Amino acid sequence: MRILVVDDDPFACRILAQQLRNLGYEDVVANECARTALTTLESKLDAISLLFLDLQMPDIDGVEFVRHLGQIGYAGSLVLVSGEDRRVIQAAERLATVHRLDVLGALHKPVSASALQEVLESNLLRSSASERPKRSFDPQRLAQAIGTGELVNYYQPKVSLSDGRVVGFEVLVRWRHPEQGLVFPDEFIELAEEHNLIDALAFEVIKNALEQSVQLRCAGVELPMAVNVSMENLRNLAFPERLLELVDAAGLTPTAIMLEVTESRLMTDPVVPLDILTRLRLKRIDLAIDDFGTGHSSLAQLRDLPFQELKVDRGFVQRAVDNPVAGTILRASVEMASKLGMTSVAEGIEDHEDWAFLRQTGCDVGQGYFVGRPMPGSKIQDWLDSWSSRQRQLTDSLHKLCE
Ligand code: G
Ligand code: G
Ligand code: MN
Repeated sequence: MRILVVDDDPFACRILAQQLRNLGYEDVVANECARTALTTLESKLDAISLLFLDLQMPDIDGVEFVRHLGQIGYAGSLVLVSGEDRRVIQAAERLATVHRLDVLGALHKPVSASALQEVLESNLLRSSASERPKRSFDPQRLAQAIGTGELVNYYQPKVSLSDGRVVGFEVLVRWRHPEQGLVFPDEFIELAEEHNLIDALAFEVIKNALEQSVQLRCAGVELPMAVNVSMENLRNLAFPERLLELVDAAGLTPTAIMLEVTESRLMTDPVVPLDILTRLRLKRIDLAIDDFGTGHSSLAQLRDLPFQELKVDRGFVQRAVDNPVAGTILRASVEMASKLGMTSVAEGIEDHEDWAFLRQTGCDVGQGYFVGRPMPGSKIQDWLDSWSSRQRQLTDSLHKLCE
């Protein structure tokens, strides 16, 4: 693997190259002139597999460099290196991602050996993780799948951060395709929205969730199921009646189900969704604002719509531990939820560090791989059993953390 270091400061340039060699990377080239580095890269695109790039440079700065990398289609990996404010580095990192570059991370100057090693290790981890290729499906085939039971629900637990009590499940649909295997919603929800299949899909998911709920009740477990609905579902004025009919037919009450609403595209006509969501509330269906802090899941929505739950997007949760800006936004969202009398939920808790951090923020509920991955209904009981033994251990430590 050939590594290129670009930094106008000859000292910084040499030091970083040496640090890399010390870690066992022998093929390291250093270049103090961004312009020559770029010309070299352009003439031999695949010669370099990893690039360390300084941001503050006199002839071509790092942002321009990144733009050119995007244009020439550089396919290697990139690490940004800078002494600038962390927010500037983060913005540059975002930009590189938007240019479809493979960004391994950013290093703050002076670069410590441990930080360098961490970035390189993330590289190794990444290259072994298999990326899921996106497939495209035929809308007619999807319509058929909805009617024939090929759509199955997965359930991800939500637990109270203070005492670990299970408070419910989020319902995540999958398509068990006979030839393609398990297909994820990012591969077919948009298709359903575009071909007028989203209502049929939503009601199929709701029906299956209610059935699961009845089964759990027979085993003595009474927990709400949170179903994701698309904004497209909220164009149909009969949605609340149809939902309540299904709840009734299952012999359940409205507390058995709640809805998570994200606005993936701009609401063109806000009147109908407002009508539907308000009536759902009157019928005692709880509503969550999903992916809060991203896209159109905004303060204006929070102001105008009757939500009971605020789900902070995982982009703020996962980085909160070591990114003070994300941490501040997370804490502010939690506080806002509390002042508005809403339950706050943190999505995407992936490890013990996230878990411990979230508990200290006063956030009410947590969800994520660390607590439990989305699972088929048949695995819920096993998960509940294993959670009850982890629960005590994970909630005992709060006092120790506060000392
Ligand atoms: O685990 P995951 O890949 O399931 O979910 C990806 C995205 O798909 C999430 O944003 C989730 O909200 C959305 N999603 C999952 N299930 C459904 C569903 O039944 N309906 C809609 N509209 N979106 C869903
Ligand atoms: O948009 P919504 O919040 O509904 O999306 C839920 C999505 O998040 C699903 O795709 C689900 O599989 C995924 N998810 C759930 N827990 C975690 C987690 O801990 N880490 C990551 N990266 N994704 C998660
Ligand atoms: Mn959701």
